[in-house]
Amino acid sequence: TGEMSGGCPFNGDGGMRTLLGRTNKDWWPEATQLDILTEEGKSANPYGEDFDYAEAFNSIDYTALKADITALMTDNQDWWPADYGHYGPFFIRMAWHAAGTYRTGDGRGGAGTGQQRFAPLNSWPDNGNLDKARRLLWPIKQKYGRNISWADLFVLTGNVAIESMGGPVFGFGGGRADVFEPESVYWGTEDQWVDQGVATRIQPKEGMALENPLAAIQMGLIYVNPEGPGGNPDPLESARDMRETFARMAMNDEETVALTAGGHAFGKAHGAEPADTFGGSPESEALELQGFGWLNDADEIGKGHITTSGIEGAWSNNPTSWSHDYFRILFKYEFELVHSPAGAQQWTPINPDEADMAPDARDPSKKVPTMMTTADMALKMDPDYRKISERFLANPEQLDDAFARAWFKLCHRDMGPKVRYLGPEVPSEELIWMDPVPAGTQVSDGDVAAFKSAVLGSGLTVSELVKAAWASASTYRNSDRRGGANGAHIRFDAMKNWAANDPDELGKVLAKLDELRGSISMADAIVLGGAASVEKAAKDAGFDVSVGVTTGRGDATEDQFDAKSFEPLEPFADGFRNYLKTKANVRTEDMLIDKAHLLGLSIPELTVLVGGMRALGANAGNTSHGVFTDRAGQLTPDFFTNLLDMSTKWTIVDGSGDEEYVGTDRSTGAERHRATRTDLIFGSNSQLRAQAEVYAEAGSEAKFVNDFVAAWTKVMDADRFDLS
Ligand code: HEB
Repeated sequence: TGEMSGGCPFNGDGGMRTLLGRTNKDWWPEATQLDILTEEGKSANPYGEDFDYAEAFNSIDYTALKADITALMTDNQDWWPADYGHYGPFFIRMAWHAAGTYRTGDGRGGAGTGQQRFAPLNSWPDNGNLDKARRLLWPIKQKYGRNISWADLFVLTGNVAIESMGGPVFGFGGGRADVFEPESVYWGTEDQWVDQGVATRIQPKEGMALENPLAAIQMGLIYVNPEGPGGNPDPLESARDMRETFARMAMNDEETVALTAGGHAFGKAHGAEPADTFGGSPESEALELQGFGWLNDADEIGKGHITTSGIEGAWSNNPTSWSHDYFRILFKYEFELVHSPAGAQQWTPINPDEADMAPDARDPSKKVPTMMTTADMALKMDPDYRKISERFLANPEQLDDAFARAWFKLCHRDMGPKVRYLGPEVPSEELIWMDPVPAGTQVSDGDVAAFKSAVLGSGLTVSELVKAAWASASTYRNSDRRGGANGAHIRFDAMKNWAANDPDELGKVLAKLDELRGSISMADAIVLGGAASVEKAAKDAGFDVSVGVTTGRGDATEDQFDAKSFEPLEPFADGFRNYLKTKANVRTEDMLIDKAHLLGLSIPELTVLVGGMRALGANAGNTSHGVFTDRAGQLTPDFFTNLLDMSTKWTIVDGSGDEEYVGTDRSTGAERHRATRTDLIFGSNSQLRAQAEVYAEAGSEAKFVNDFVAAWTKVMDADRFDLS
């Protein structure tokens, strides 16, 4: 009959539930989650594994694409009419919010993968109505298909918007391949968002600083609350928050002022009706709304942009063309605090001249007052911002240049080295924040062999060489593609002296490698030293393997190295080296998972690397934690066999803050091993234990060695974008 029988899980009248009901995450919220190591669109990318986005992008008719985007700017759609007949400002905000999630702390966020399409970002209050901006772009995305990613399209559209309104741009680099699912990024612990009245994260009076790596002051914001911290309209406190949050995205004061003033040369804020008359965010809305959110009634679509932030008005008297009127108006008038029709606090010029008023967004014959947000007022009231603002007021061409450069940096900061940039508008100028590295040269097989044997005969130990190579290569972050072995940045004091690197030992190893390397670059020499030592360790364990090294790395010069910008790359913890700087408020084993994610490792790769590094004696400080072997220096799976040995009993070492454990013989009580949380998670977590078992199984030694070499090589080559 087609009727479902009772007992079918999809039948019944018990109310709606989700398909999986309570998941493991709900039952055991405290368990270590490995999900971030299995995502990144790998499973869900419909273009398939062979799809080469760079090739697809390069096949595009770039001029035609830009012409189509330009035409779109003024192609008014009845379902979401353009303010002033021009979508440019709206698209600039879309691009800025796509890029603006970037933070230096862990390199995550940013425009790189088109995350604005997915929750939570698609539903953050600060991204209000950008769902409409993305839908306006759909016909172009559809036309060019796989040859232009959403991620590139967001940024390129922002650029074209600026150009189409006469603004200065510095260039565009394509190459941001889309992913097809949300990336798990830590956005904070609050369970309420900015529009639900939650407190701001920065409250110096209460000793609350902005938590690392976060770069926004409240959940649901890209940076700061436009009305002031926690809604308090105090421009000086707003300046404090802006300075901190923009620094987290690699912007100094000048860049912050240029970006904000340049961005707000365009467009308007939307607060014509109280926000509480509007529906929920896109992710929460009804099926028939098809992914649209924030509508007050079905007719909202059609009336156009009414309320977004709740603030109402334009900053300048000509919001659809590039001008220097933002600063002119900011400094010409005194401003008073008023409320928008939606109830938001904002600033308006006192007695503005008619010529300094803005056109109405829908009716160009009407004039309306301009406004400034509390954050804009910070550019005038904060003494340091003010100096810069006054300079830009007096020298508008300096604002043009500073805005163009800061915008380019904003949109490209997470793309990694310049070799990854595609398309005809990549600027030729080399910029320090790209961490430039001169091209290297291939080393001949003969020279490689000679160097490796010289290194092994030099008195340096396996442990020392492995640690040096790891210290260099493991700085890599897949998030913003910074760090890595290329450039040999590790030899500069600022990095060499990180506590995780055992600076004295590393200094000695680097000096020796330098002495032996001849014409080989330091960057290659460090990796070759690691390869030689892994080969030796495998051989000593009875396996003849060769660890392939693709040479051709270059050495950055001191001039090409911005020490300050490398500070966030210093590890708080590196479980691969059993290193913990200071106990964090995140569990130490979770920091290992995070590091593995930044290195782009899978769960098996993570597992084999930790086991192998313990066998090679690669711990920071040369501690014996996790070195569960009496033949350290040989590449054996002893870490796994001994970890899973049921005759060892583990107990917490008193006073170690739950960071140190001792393993004793269950029958005699004699001490066998010492371990950290990072070691023991491979026996405790059921998923990691399943991996550990594979390497502890009888006959797994050869597989272990091969898997280790493959994972090791992957880390050494993680930053070799020059190869593909
Ligand atoms: Fe902005 C808009 C805030 C920065 C660009 N801004 C806007 C608004 C607000 C804001 C509230 C309104 C929205 C609505 O619609 O309602 N910003 C802000 C803040 C900041 C900023 C707070 C920090 C300080 N911006 C910025 C930047 C840029 C920008 C950086 C770029 C560069 N914005 C912008 C634009 C606009 C805005 C273009 C307009 C849009 C339209 O018109 O739609």
